[in-house]
Amino acid sequence: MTGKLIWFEGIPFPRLDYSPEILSSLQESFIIKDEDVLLLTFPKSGTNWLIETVCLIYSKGDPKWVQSEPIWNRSPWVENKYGYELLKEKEGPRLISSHLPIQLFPKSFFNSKAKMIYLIRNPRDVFVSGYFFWRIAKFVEKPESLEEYFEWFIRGNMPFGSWFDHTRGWMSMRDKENFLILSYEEMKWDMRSAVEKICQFLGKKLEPEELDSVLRNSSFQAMKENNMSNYSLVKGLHLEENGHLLRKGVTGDWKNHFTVAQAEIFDKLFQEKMADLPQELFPWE
Ligand code: PPS
Repeated sequence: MTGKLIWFEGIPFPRLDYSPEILSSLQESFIIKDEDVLLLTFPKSGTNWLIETVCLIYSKGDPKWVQSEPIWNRSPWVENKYGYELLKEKEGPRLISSHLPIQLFPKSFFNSKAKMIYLIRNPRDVFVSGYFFWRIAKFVEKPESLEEYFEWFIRGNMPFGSWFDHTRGWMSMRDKENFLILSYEEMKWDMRSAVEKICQFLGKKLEPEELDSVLRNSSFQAMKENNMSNYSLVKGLHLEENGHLLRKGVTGDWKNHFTVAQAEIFDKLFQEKMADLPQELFPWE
């Protein structure tokens, strides 16, 4: 994937709405405040699901906010021009989303008390989700085939670079009090416990009926029907008319797409790159 990308400090970004000037000033001078909450992911890990869930926790399960304001305004992406400008003007505690690798993140975060949730997902499912997404996105070069995309993914030659480097980088924060690692898989397998975990981390308390409403309104079906969260507002502009961000929403879809050879290459690479990290950080099979 080399077309329609810009490179900043060795990391590729989509050309649309990203610039080296912003990425550079972000790192040096964007101030993260102690009361901010940061939602960090490698692309296609369930970012929008996490954002929706946290917004619903903030509104105590009331869906009015998530149904009336686009998701990219509720928790703007700090690294794109649109989100950066919005966040600079925002008063009070902010929700901030980001796909940035740790080395490009605003330096002010590392001396702040701001809380960060890092959401991970089985990279094989991240790969499959990305393959289908980049084919419906209008702002990057589309992979011709799964084989071609496999090469891009393995080399980190795609927006935000290598999953392995991204994950290793952020995992180095795992012992910090203000850093929570959550997985797409645990959200999928037991969303009630995942929401309780997020609430505890953020110091939020929900009544049982409020928690039920968070679960209902953050479900795959509810989000797929919510025009403020399903990206239908940018269809035709940034996404193809027939494209869906909420594609399948399952774990283990990679088994339907990987060849045996690809699975073996991937396992070997995972071992090489991640073997020294505690394997319980990666809850998928
Ligand atoms: S992006 O473009 O990087 O911000 O995409 P991201 O939101 O990180 O990831 C998109 C995948 O998350 C799935 N998704 C969900 N799964 C389960 N439940 C809910 N509510 C939900 N919302 C989004 C979405 O379907 C994409 O995964 P795939 O595997 O492609 O379906």
